[in-house]
Parts: sequence; C-alpha cells; structure tokens
Amino acid sequence: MKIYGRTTSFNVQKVLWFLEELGNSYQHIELGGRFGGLDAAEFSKLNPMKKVPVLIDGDKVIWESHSILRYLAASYGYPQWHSQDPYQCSLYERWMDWSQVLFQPAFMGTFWGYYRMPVNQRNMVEVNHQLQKCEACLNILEQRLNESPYLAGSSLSLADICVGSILYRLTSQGLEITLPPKVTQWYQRLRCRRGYKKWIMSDFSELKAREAY
Ligand SMILES: N[C@@H](CCC(=O)N[C@@H](CS)C(=O)NCC(=O)O)C(=O)O
Repeated sequence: MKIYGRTTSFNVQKVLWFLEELGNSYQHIELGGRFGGLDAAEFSKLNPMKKVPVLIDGDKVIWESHSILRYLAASYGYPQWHSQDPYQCSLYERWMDWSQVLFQPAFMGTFWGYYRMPVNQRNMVEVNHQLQKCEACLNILEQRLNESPYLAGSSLSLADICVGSILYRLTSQGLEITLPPKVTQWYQRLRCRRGYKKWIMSDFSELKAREAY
C-alpha cells in the first residue's frame, strides 16, 4: 500500500494515524506543499483534484481522506473498525461527516485566518468568530462524551480519528481555547496512542504565516 501526501497536511495525517492503528505495512511518499508534484500529469491521473491524500492499494486508487478511511476500515478493519450492520456504521460515520461539514471548517477558519496568515494581515474579528464556532463544536462533543468514553461508544473508531485529529492543531497554534472536562480526558487518551503521537503531534511550524498551498 502507498499513501501519498505531505506529513504537514492535516487530511494526510488522519489516514497515516489510521494506518498505524490498523498495523498494515505501508509506504509513505511526501507530496504536495514544498515537495510539489501535484500538477504532474502522472499525479492528475491518480487524483484529478490534484490534492493529497491519495491511497494506492494494488491496482486501486482512492482519494478524499474520509473515503480512504472508510475504504481501509471496510477492507482491513472488520470487525474492530467496520460493521456489516449499516446502523452500526452510522454511529461512527455521522461524526466523520459532522466533522467534515462543521468542526473542520471552523478549525480551518482559525488555522488559515490566524496561524497561516502573516500577522499584519490577520482579521481577528473573523478568527474569533471561527473560534466561537469551534467552542460550540467542543460543547457538542462534551455532551456526547458524557455518555461514552469515545464518540461512537466504548472504543476508538473512525469518529475519534477524524474529530480527534483536529484537537492537536486547534490547541497548539497559539490561540486561547479551553477544552471542556470530558473532551480533555478523551484528548489525553488519544494523545497516548502511538499513531497520534507519531503523525498528529508532528511539527507543523513550516506552515506558519504561509498562505501558499
Ligand atoms: N477534502 C479533501 C481535501 C484535500 C486537500 O485539500 N488537500 C490539501 C492538503 S490538506 C492539498 O492537497 N493541498 C495542496 C498541497 O498540499 O500542496 C480530503 O479530505 O482529502
């Protein structure tokens, strides 16, 4: 299996973390960002969107980070990470979708508006607006984590991988944000996982004040 994408890409990191959880062997190829290569004709054939991550498994090519995660779980993660019961799948998939549609855009609003923006060009009114949206998402997570230790129940699932990947950058980029108590405990559990330490808690300082790519 081959996974293409720069380590500093948040969407690539999710996939790398999950590959680590699965224990499958894989080859990671840095691509995009300062490594370039996304405009090459060869790469466009793999992903017409010219974005990372891209997974190659034998003769199969998969792009879009959440599609890759679903593919991996269904192919290699049964029964721990995938169920044949559609309702059981929906218990973790709803958080993946919620994350992509609500939490991740709010986080990206802070990350692009604050961390990746040169200081003199920051619009702090807009950044704080996005930060408030993040706090609202954290309160939703707090309610959920009052009911179970992980987002989809008693064990780690793709829900935690997608949502949990956001917390490291959200809390490490220099903005003031307080995690609610249950979210804090959950975040501590995620931080103990080998894949989280290796791929999510990695240096992203090369992105500071850099709007390109
Ligand atoms: N929705 C897509 C987003 C893909 C995307 O925007 N990837 C970014 C990195 S996070 C990218 O390829 N940027 C260009 C670059 O890194 O050069 C996914 O989840 O896979």
